[in-house]
Amino acid sequence: MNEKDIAIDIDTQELFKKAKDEEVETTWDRQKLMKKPCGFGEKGVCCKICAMGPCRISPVAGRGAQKGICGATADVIVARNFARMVAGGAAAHSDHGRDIAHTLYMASKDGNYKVRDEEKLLRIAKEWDVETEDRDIYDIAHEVAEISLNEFGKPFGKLKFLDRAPEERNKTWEENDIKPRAIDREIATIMHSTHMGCTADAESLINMSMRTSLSDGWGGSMIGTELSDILFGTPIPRETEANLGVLEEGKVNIVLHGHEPTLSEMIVLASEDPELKKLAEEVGADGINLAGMCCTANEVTMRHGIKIAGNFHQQELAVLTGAVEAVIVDVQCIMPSLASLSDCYHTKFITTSPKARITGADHMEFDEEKAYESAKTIVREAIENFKNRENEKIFIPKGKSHATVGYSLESIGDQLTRVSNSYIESNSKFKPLGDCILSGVLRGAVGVVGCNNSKVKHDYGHVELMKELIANDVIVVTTGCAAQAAAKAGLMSKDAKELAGLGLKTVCELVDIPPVIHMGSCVDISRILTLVKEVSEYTGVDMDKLPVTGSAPEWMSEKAIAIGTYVVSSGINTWLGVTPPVTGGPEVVDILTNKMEDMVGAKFFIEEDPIKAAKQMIDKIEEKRNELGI
Ligand code: XCC
Ligand code: SF4
Repeated sequence: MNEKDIAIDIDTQELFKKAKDEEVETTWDRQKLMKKPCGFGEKGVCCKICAMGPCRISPVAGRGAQKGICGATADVIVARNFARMVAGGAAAHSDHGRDIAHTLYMASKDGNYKVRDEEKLLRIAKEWDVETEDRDIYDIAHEVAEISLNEFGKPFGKLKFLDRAPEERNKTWEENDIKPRAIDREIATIMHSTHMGCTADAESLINMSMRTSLSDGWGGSMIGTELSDILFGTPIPRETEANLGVLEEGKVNIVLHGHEPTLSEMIVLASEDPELKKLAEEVGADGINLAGMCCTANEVTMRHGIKIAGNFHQQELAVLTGAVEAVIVDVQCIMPSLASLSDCYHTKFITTSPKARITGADHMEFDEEKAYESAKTIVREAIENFKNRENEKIFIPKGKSHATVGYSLESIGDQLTRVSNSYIESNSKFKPLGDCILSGVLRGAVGVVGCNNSKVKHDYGHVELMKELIANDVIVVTTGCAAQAAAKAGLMSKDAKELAGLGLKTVCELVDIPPVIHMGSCVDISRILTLVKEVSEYTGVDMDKLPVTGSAPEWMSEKAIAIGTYVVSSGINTWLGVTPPVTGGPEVVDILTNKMEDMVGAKFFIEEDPIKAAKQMIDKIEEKRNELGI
């Protein structure tokens, strides 16, 4: 493997080469050792749900086992496996949301966690009929937190945030019986229904998957986003830089990796503590340099402009620079390999959550009750590690790009109202955006989200797709590791408007935005849902009628499958750049890429080539425009 084959950016290539020179193992080496993936697993036809198995279905019709020992068909096995992926993804996002709700419940006037966005709190309180008159802001916060926590296990009713979706969308969900009840309930139900001897009908299983996924998108994830904004502030546009070149040789470098802002916000505060700044000086450093990785990077860059070290496939490379004192992680997307890798360098690999303990890591549990002190202890550990650097092992690549980030729904609305006052009459801040789409200045919008995957050249899928879309006057909104790919490739700098078609370029100039908009972390795809809903409301048509699509060119996690399913269920056609493990079930493939359209007005498309995918999306966008008569 040559460094040019694995990634498009120089930083990644250079550090991959360093790994080779130093004979240190990375994800690409392990992928090579893995050779071809297991054929049964790849097609989704391996079942190990009970101990009579594992059963696997022969790919050749009429030859070998065509059913599991219990009689389950290939389609049933594939659909059950798919449903369990959705459940896994929804569980991860939603448990993140639950933690944020707990943090809001703990918030107090003199505590470590405070209410930073009162206006947003009051808005959500009103939305949920919480009394706000003459009440202490923290009483309101605690009630909102408690209602949120009840969304996970309430015995009756449907999820509250579903009311945000257009009326027609709600009708579609009702007709298909996919309106989620409580979040945990949907996840438990799907685990039950996929247990040995329960649901054995592909269509019902995909139906349940849709309901469970919606409990993530319009439930757990939305709670995660909204309550994080209340606690830590709703993002506003700010400047940052991205790629491993943001690490600084003279400073104590701390990489924040994982997902939940409960931890990272405290680390940001702790890194500004005078006592710790002094300690950094004492150990001979020029200060403390925080840099983010994966979704934690998105959270802290959106709210503080903290620089982005990289995305999923760069986590090992950060350690490989030899200049990182600590990688501090909480939950999700953390490669266990960081434990043995950090042994080859002076880097401390610090786990903080009981939900994600990793053999070989230094576990320093983050205590939310004493959050600030706990964060200080962890940061102190990093600073004290500065003296253990091995200078001959240090190499920080120079590449980094400038990016403007921080586009929450609210800040997009504010930015748009700068362009024209016409929104006042229409009562929608999103009128200028809606008008641009209706008039055709913008052909449409695409959400590009998701991970890195060693099956795809690092960032190639994201960047090529985005470039092609913006060149064709399609505005891109992005989150997760896709957003970081865009930031590193310079697509989030305002100068990137030069890569856009004339219509999009004009919009970028007028509204003063880049052509690719950073909307946050993966739970923040809920921001994208609400943005589409706003445009849907302004234009007076349901979400499935709009010229918008979704895509995950390099997805890998179960969370991404949950996301894809709720985006499709919300009426937005979604392209996957990596084929999910479903091809062994022809009926399942037919439901996902065909029949879902009859149910919810959208379906999945699978296309590995990002340029071809872009063309297909643009065609679909034009088709929607024609249908709308615009
Ligand atoms: Fe993880 Fe959220 Fe995927 Fe990135 S995009 S690899 S899930 S960090 Ni969510
Ligand atoms: Fe085999 Fe059926 Fe058991 Fe799955 S549930 S392992 S198909 S016997």
